[in-house]
Amino acid sequence: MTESVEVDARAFIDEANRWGAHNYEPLPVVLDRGEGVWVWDVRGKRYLDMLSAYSALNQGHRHPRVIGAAREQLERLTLTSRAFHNDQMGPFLAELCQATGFEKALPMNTGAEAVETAIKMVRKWGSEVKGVPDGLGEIIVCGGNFAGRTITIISFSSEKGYRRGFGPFTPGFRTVPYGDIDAFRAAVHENTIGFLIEPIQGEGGVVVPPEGYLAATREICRREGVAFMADEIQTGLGRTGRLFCCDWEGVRPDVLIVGKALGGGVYPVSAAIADSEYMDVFQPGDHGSTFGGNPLGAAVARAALGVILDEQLPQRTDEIGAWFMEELRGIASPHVDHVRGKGLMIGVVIRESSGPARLFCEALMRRGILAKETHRQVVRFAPPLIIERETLENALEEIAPVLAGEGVALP
Ligand code: IF1
Repeated sequence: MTESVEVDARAFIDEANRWGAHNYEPLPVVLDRGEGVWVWDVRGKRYLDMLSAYSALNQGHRHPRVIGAAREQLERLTLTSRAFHNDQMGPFLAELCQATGFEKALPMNTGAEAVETAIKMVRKWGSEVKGVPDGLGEIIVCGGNFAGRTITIISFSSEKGYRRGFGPFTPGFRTVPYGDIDAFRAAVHENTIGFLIEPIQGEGGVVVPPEGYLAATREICRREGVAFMADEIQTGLGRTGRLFCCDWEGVRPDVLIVGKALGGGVYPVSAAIADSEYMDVFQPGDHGSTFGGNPLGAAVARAALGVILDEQLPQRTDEIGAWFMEELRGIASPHVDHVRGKGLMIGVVIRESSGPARLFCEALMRRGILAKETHRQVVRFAPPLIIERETLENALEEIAPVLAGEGVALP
């Protein structure tokens, strides 16, 4: 233990900066251990993880059931490619389909790959099933979206910073304002084949659409024969207080896209999930991935899903999230404009006049709380869903003074 206390964090940061691309600007903290809702830096300081790797750690760090499944599978078989079958993928897909209520799933690795899979599926469905001439199908997306970093996905991003220098872009997308039912209805035409939507926009700043928006756009899709594609990579698997955020409005998407916490914070696992009408457009050789459906990821995902269901994480998130949101709203602060979100997907919006949210995240870090800003003005709170109320009560002792400006390098 004394060894880690002497270790110089700066050396790790310098080494990462020397050898790594500068595609992130992390907080100046170097972590070397995680357990449950806690992480420790190389100096032995403990922090409460209020980001959960952007909702990829809903089960917490190194959940024993997930680690146990990984350990056991590591001793047996880790990778086969899809050139051969393995004994974990079938059971994983069966459990995933039964948990989500769909007929089939296509396993991938990262969220972006699952989004790309969904786009390919709906494009092929659009031409082969809906009958829109190949190449003319259009997918509607919302301003403020975030669905990953591939060229096609940034092609429909409204964020200049995510697109700058990366053109030319993929055509076939139309953008409408998020939350505007009339704008969506007006955008649908005979060649519209899909609507890709985050039920709550995460990166967009934890933006919750108006009540009824999901159900209304879903109904328009049903009536017009447009595939409603829900990107639940961040909002899914319990994060908002339901198994999926669409459940809040009783919406069943045509295509469900999952990732992040599906891998239990241990291994990248994602999937595009749908009924046969959509999934059966894929023929052997159409699509794939070296690691998609590998036995190690499948075993880990089975355990990760099992934790969410067996520990009733959506239900406890609904309860503790509502309480935590109200506690945050009760903090008197001249710097907070408002608090928004659902379950344990919460954004605290900082007034422009108080400076960027990053300043508040740096002050929180000094008090042992790791949070991340999004879109300059929003402090995001998204702890692992296993968090105890007492832990959040103690965290509020540190959060309240910071939101009130204490220790914040205000401009
Ligand atoms: C980064 C953001 C969050 C996602 C949704 C698909 C993906 C993501 C709704 C792609 C990924 C991650 C990516 C990571 C930071 C983080 C993020 F800030 F970028 F936008 F969470 F809000 N759909 N989000 O949130 O999944 O390919 O990453 O597995 O790229 O900086 P991925």
